[in-house]
Amino acid sequence: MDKREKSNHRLQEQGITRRSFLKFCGVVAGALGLEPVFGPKIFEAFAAGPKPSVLWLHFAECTGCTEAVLRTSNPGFADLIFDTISLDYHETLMAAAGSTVDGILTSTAESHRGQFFCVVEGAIPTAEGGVYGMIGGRTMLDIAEEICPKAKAIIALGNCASYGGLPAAWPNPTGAMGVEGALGSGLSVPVVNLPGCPPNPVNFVGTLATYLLSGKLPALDGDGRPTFAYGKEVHGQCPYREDKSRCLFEGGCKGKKTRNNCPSVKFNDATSFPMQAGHPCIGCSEPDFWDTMTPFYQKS
Ligand code: FSX
Ligand code: F3S
Repeated sequence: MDKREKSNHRLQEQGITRRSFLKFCGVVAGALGLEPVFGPKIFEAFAAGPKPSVLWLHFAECTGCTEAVLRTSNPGFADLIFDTISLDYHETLMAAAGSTVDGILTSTAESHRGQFFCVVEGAIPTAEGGVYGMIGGRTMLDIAEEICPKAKAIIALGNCASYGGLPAAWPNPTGAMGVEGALGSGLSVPVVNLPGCPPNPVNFVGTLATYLLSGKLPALDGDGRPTFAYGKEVHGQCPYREDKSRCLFEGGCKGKKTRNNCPSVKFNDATSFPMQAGHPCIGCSEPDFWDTMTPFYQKS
């Protein structure tokens, strides 16, 4: 490929990226209950910048929440992240490690005080002073107590960060809790819970888009979840609910007890969702679902 061909190729790639991101913004607009015309408006809000600064913390979890975002391919993760936010700290994705990185976290939280979104993935062990969850010699609890109160808002990404998730399942020997539970009522920074195990990246971008478009966080339900994503129960949106050959209620599907937008928004570039793949809903966006929704394959 000569120089001119290379440059044309690059421009073409950028065009595809732009188109796929624009399309993704249309999906986000749909998830927010907005008319399709809002897709380009969301795109412009992200493109106009400045992009919101994000410090992304990892605690007790399987990292499936980051994996869910990594698996978006249209747009790809890099475009999704770099077109929407200024990702200033993310342990899984940063090349650097060790004390250099610890310093960056503390100094960025201080220099961006009150201006950054703190994304938290994973539960926070609280028993015995938090010793069951350590990073670089510090407890996760200690790190959360230092960083979270300096944020403009906290986005608890996934069921673990929202309500404790799997690490908090009975008998929960580590005292694992979601962010709000672990940091207690003294926390004055607003928390948006985006549960799901994993959560849908569309709902994450939708939360940021709401903020960029209106200057406000989305309206929340009684469990701290945005009503645009968790306002309706799964069953009511499921295309198989009237189809006896496909409905999984008898196989234990918890769609009637679970609020989320999976059948409407779907995962992996709107390709599929659990029941489309033949698996019942296990209630992964509800508080304490490992205790309240099990056994997963029994009708209840
Ligand atoms: Fe929990 Fe997320 Fe489930 Fe896993 O970070 S919500 S176990 S998908 O990874 O926290
Ligand atoms: Fe979770 Fe049920 Fe959706 S298991 S991914 S809330 S269909």
